[in-house]
Parts: sequence; structure tokens; C-alpha cells
Amino acid sequence: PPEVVCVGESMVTFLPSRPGRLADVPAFTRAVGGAESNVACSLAAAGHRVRWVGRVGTDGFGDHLLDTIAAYGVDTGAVRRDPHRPTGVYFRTDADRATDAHEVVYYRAGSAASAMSPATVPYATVADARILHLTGITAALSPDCRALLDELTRPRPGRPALSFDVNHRPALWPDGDAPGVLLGLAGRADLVLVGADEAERLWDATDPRAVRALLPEPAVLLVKGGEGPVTAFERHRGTDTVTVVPAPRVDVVAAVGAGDAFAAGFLSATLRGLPMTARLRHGHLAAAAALTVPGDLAAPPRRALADRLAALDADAWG
Ligand code: KDG
Repeated sequence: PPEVVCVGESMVTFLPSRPGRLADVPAFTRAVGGAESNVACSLAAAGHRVRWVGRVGTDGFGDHLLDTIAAYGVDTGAVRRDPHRPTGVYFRTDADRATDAHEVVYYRAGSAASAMSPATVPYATVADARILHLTGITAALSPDCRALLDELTRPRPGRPALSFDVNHRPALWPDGDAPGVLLGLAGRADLVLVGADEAERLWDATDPRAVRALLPEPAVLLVKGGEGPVTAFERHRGTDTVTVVPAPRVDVVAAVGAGDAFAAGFLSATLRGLPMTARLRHGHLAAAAALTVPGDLAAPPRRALADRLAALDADAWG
């Protein structure tokens, strides 16, 4: 059985040939995106048994997604193909260095993955894993997808541990119901990852303790401070242990995919039974690799090297 199952939409991603507005970029390079399959690919590259469950069309883009994700060593056997709906795609521009402004344009409404539902993705496809990893993106894709997340996160005996990355994508939530929906889903998870910027935008929570006050249920809550430290709240016998680990400084090429890499590094170290500080450092190291490439996915640091870096003294990490 897999150690981790990730469920969500993957898309063919088009990365710009040069900086500038979408209106001006002359050419794009094809890559693979999708938060949940990014986590799956990084975990597989780090040596874990992982299944990704999504839905793609019978078009060539669906072939490309399946081939690429399977080539990382991810089990794609539960992915169903939809002959009536296309594989989703999206285009992005480079972020402006000063303001971080960039454009993301999705062509995913009515995609094959938007037809994921409790009927098309039965609970049995995730039930045998140790960890089920989901993100808030899926909740925004269609009413069926939201019903699927409700079903997969429903408390039930023997459910895999639930890891939930809030992943608020404002462009996918035109109706303003993201704050309530995402808080409700996060409250059912055992592990929640949320960016400090997301928590402020969604819930007006301006520091990690305010986020914890809103989300007391998860046994582990990680509030990620962008290029700053991550704060982990870990409940032991009713009281929280708080661990704060700074991020290494890197020259950022593109932030896309860094959150997914962090999740994968953290989950990998969790599966290996490492203590919280090491788990957070492995998250940061995987994120640093993703931050320094243009696309979503970077090869994670080799385990032996990451273990050595994670074991350095705190002042090397300060
Ligand atoms: O985390 C990276 C993802 O945002 C990207 O690959 C696309 O899944 C995606 C989304 O829905 O934004």
C-alpha cells in the first residue's frame, strides 16, 4: 500500500519564455503543475510509495500528465480518463522582482478533474494509505469536487491521517465563500499547512497564535511565513509545543511549487519519524530546491545531504 495518497487536479502548465505581461509573452514552455501531484512527485522522488488520484481527459495533455507523473515513480493506476471533458491547462507569467505581481490564467472550468466526485473517486482509492494529502484548491473546482472533499475528510474509523494544505487561490473563489469553507475543511485535518499571508487574507489572523486560536483541532498546525520562519503548533496531552524554524536564504527564481515542496519535505520527514525541528528543516530544504527553478518541481535534495543540513546547529539556521 502507499504511504501517502494525494488527490487533486493536475494541469499542463505553460511557463513564459521571458518576463513580461501575458499579453506580450511570445512563447511558452510546457510543464506539469497541480499542487497535489507536485507533492506526490516530490515524495516519490524522495523514495516514498505514493499514489496520486485525479482525472484527466483522453487528450494528449492527459497523456503527458500521466506519463510525467508516473515517471517520478508515482502510482497513477487509480486515475480515470474522461472522454467528454478536457485536461485542464494554465498559463503563468514571471513574478515582477520588486512587487511579486504575476498573472495566472486557468483554462480548467469544465475540466475532466472538475468532474471528480464521491462517485468517481471512491473512498476505497485512498483508504489504504497512512496519510491522505488534500488541498483547498479542490474545494473551489466544482460542487462535485467540494462534495468529494467533504466525503474524504469526514471523520471515520481507520481513516488515514489527513494532511491539508489550505492553498487559497483567490482566482478560483469569485463568490467570497473561501474563508468559511477552507476553515471548515482545515478543522477536520490532523495536519494543516497554511501561509501566514493566506491566513491574514482569509481570516484576518495576523500572527501564528491567532491562526491557532481559529484552528484548535489539528494535532499539528504549521503557519508558514513566506521567506520567514515556519511556526509549528504540536499538541501533546492537551497543550501545544511551539517550534519556530527559520528558512534558509536562497535566490528565488520562482515561488511556484515551493509550498508543495515544503509539504513533501515535511511529510517525508514525518514518515521517517523525525522530530519537529528536523521535519520543518526538511520542509524548508525541499522548498529551497523548488524556489530556485522556474517550474513547480525540483529534484529534492538527496536524503543524506538533507539529513546533514537538518542536523546543523541552530545558529547555522538563524
Ligand atoms: O502550488 C502550485 C500550484 O498552484 C500550481 O501547480 C497550480 O495547482 C495549481 C493551482 O490550482 O493553482
